[in-house]
Amino acid sequence: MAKRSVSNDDLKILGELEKKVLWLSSWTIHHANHIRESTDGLKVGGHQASSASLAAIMTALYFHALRPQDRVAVKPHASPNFHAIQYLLGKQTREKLEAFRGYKGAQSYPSRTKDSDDVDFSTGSVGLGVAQTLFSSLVQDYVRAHFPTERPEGRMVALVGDAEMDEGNIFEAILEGWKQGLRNCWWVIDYNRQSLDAVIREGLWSRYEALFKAFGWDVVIVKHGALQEAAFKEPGGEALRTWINSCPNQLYSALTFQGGAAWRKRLMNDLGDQGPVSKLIDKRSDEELARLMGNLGGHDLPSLVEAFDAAAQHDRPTCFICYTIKGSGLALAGHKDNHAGMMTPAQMNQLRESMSIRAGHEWDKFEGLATPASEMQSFLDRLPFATKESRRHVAPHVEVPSELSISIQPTMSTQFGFGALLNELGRGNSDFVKRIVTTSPDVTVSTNLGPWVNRRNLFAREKMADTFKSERIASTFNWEFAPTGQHIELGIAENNLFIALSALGLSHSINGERLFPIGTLYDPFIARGLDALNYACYQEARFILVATPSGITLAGEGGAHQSIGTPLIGMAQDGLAAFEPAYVDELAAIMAWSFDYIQKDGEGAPSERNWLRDETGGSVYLRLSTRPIEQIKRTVTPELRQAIIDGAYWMRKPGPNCQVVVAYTGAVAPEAIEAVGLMGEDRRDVGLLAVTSADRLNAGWSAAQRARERGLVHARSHIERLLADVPPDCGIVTVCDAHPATLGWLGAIHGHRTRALGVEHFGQTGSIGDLYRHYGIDANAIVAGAEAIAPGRPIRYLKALP
Ligand SMILES: Cc1ncc(C[n+]2csc(CCOP(=O)(O)OP(=O)(O)O)c2C)c(N)n1
Ligand SMILES: [Mg+2]
Repeated sequence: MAKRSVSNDDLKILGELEKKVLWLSSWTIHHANHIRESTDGLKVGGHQASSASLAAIMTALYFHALRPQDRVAVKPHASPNFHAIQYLLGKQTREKLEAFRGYKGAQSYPSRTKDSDDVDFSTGSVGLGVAQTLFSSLVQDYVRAHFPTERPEGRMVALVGDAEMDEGNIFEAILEGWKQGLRNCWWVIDYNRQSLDAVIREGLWSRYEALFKAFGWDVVIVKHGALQEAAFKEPGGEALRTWINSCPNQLYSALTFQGGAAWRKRLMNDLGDQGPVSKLIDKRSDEELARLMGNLGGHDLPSLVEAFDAAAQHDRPTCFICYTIKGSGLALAGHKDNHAGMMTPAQMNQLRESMSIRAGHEWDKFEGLATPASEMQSFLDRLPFATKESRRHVAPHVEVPSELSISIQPTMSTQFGFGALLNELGRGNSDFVKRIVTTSPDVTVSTNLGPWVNRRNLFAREKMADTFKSERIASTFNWEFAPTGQHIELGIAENNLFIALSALGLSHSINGERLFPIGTLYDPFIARGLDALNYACYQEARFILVATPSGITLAGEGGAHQSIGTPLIGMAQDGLAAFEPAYVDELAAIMAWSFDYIQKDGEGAPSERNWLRDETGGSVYLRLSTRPIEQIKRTVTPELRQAIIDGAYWMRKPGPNCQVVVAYTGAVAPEAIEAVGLMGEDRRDVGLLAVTSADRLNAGWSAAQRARERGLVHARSHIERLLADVPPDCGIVTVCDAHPATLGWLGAIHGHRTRALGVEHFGQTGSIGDLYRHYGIDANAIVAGAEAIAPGRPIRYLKALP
């Protein structure tokens, strides 16, 4: 092991800081539960014991091992520790701590966007933050290969709960990390052998050790603290070590909870009358014995500092398994129910007194410490990690084309159009094009990224030739890997796709280099990675998600591959603007806009035009299709372009006596057009509304209503304006290849009677015609819907539905 790079004086100060972290985090939670007025009576569990478990580990990291360029994902329930550390570093206010879990207070789980202190990654859904560090490290390598820099390399660190390790997405990530040659990544497992409900299985550490080693990680087991190591060297010490190593998790926890007398009784039962080891136990007071048995490696600063210092000598991914006791140092220590446990006011008083903290001075930073405050402060001021400069970078806005060029063929699908657009972009060499990075979980070719990848190559830190090419075997695809490659090929794991997009999409802030990440997957499999997508949006990562193919239009693939609810996900997901264009010229306009939109991070005031907060930016979701449809020969005027972006335009403007409007989105455009033709002779002035983004229409409508309710009487959203002249007794038939609720709300805008067509039940195999007929989204169904809601004579072309 490397020599410790910390003096005894500094170790003493670290010990003081550990005490402070333990106190401040416990006090923060206590304050939220017992002191602050709370009207809802909700108490918080889950934080006090979890935070205590990690107090020493986080002290050793934040006040010793971390450098400003390092980034940390803190496990959700250690949030109070994190905020306490930020407070000690001068980056968190007392007011926010006092308001922990309250309105505008420090967040229950560290949040990049909602917290004002220095959060690197938002956590909360266990497992996701852990994998985020792995992908952030891969992204750092990607960025350094493409944009060489003098900046020092950062280390991506995750603080991981042992029960958190049950989350499958962690294992998916480990596998991907191995494939991609992961470096500069530390996972520090808080091995307290407790989860939320229970005490975890025996011997898990050895499974973890084998697993991590199998994937090329270093594993460092921090099991015994310095006190224990010293005791093992005493006569009889080896017998004590053997006893500790074979003690079941449950028993160790239970004895810890009961304290010194219980330890003595049990140890004497098992090891009494055995000569030296009995003496070793005997010569210690109950208190000393409890301290010795509680001195596991994860609570021992010298052991932790030594372990971190040694690993800092290299860049291999390293997993630290740190033995800890949940609730260590608190009255809750070791109790299996402690997750929801909270210290009583009496217990807190006891803790306060034991730490020499005067009542009324609980928030004082250095209260009760033996080291003078000035010495503490000068130690903190010397820490490189405590830099006053923001650890977040700002990357300049990159100039992007206002229009994307593509030659529109008479018949095309949006998916094909997407591939063609990227292929065209791939010819260029502007700064913008160099910053595009695509990624896909094994559906690169089947989502039409192939031509782009042929041009721009796959990314790998080392060059690797395509053997098929070097062996001169004909293939459409040229899979060459190079450090300059702009496509990251992932294994089939949608969670990894979304976490990778999250990491790529934060590169401007984490690495100071802006990327334009585009991820592709089959639309139904969004559901597989939905939580990871949600977290990516929550932490304001910026990317374009291309989901294709989609819906029952996928015909022959059957119910297993056909998505139904995804447009509703697109509408409901904050931070994600969802589009479902029907035509390739629409797609081109949306993509050009997206490259600008994903860079924006302005203020949140909505635009008076569409009532959308476009200046704040966000990520983009494009729901595309493999269905080739006849393209419209037209010039996209600036007005049309704007309407496409705002979410809808009149393909056929309704006349003043309009009886029916058909509103459609996506691949069912030909059915909507056909239906309008079929109705023409029997309904007057039929209108055809092309919806490109139900999401943006809906968001604008909500925002305009809110604005009016607040007194801005002239506020009108895009869809309100479009429908303003539609006569009140006109009916609206909406149709989409998705759940009918996607567009069904259009009737509520001005109170038009509405029939919403869509797919409500699992799909099946068949031709597009078969399925559209079966699920009622073909032209006939649209006409039948119109006849039902728009009074008038029978529509002559309405065939009897099969
Ligand atoms: C995806 C997800 N599922 C469930 C939870 C609720 N939850 C919070 S912490 C936790 C387990 C905690 O165990 P561990 O990771 O060992 O941390 P410790 O309690 O030991 O501090 C659970 C199930 C969650 N936050 N995220
Ligand atoms: Mg645990």
